[in-house]
Amino acid sequence: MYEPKPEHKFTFGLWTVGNVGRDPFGEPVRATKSPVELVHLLAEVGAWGVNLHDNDLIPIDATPAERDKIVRDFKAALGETGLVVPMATTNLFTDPAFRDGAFTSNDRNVRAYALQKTMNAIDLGVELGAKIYVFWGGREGTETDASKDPITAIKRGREAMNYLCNYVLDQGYDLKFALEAKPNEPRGDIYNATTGNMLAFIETLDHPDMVGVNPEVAHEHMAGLNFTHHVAQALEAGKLFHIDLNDQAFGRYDQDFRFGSANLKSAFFLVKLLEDNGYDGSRHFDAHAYRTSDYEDVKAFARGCMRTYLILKEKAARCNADAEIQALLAEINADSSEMSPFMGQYSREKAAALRTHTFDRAALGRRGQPYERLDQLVVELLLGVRS
Ligand code: GCO
Ligand code: MN
Ligand code: MN
Repeated sequence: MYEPKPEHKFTFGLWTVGNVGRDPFGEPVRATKSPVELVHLLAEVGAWGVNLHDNDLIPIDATPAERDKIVRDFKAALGETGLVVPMATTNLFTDPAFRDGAFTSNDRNVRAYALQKTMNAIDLGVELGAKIYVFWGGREGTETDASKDPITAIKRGREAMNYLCNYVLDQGYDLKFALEAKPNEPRGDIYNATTGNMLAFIETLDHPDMVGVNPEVAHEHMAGLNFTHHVAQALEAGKLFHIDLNDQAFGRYDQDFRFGSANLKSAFFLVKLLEDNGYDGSRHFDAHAYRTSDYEDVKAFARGCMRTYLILKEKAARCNADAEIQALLAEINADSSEMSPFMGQYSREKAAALRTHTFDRAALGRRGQPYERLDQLVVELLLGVRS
């Protein structure tokens, strides 16, 4: 029942199950696996797709001949396993050239190199079948605002996005962009720090229709925000092109934990939002196993991400079918339609009528809401004691 199937669109990045456990305090604890080995690992656990940064697959200094051989071998592994590549992205943060950012770097040569690297990486993504191209501005930020004017940074970011949108259109590629916000790490502060910032930024671009967002659980949680509300805003605006699922304790370092492992209740409301609203993009897990894991445990990590999603999806369906919960919701949202003549689309007449209506303000203030009862029912449903 909780077996992953292609229609669930579960994907992992090469960098997620391939994470070797390096952290600022310690060396790798797991041997590096090749992209081909990782494709087979993902097939074994039942994933539908694999996503990648250009340099997860092709070393930054590979020759054209090496590149072609790597791509050939990778495509062969995709063919053998049936895995697809729905999303691709550019690594604009590892190489020392990007120490001050890529598209927002103060060095114009670095900004031009970032465009060139991204166009090459877009070609690679398209060659592998990607329809979504993610932009995560990992180094697009500062430690000190003495170094860069934040308005200049916004303008540089816009110029790069416009350039790359035009490149995609010029090539005739069927590709959309998804912008991923993060408040900090690896920079002290990253520009466009939340999904809401990204949504506003997109509307200032030359081709806003081809650009949406890729929100990540951990990133809004790092900022102390309600992730489900941010995803809701993106969904409602038709801008949820992709999503990075993982988990994160509030107020901690960038943890990238297994989906649902830290905040089960918010994971439930997130899955319910996605499923109730027919989100049909990838469910991408941008997470990695604990540093204590070996590769057997990495598989358990990957299976756990998908299984928890499917369990929460089933809980969401149960919630929607739970007579007591639904009766409470109906009671809470009961509408007498008494106010209909005054509300909805504005008209001068409605406004005039509303201004002369007398409200019993004290009665409005006396009405309580049974949200404790409702929430306890949801909690018991999640705890598995409601059949
Ligand atoms: C992070 C980010 C990255 C991006 C990835 C794809 O916190 O490091 O979430 O994992 O999602 O670079 O764009
Ligand atoms: Mn992240
Ligand atoms: Mn991410």
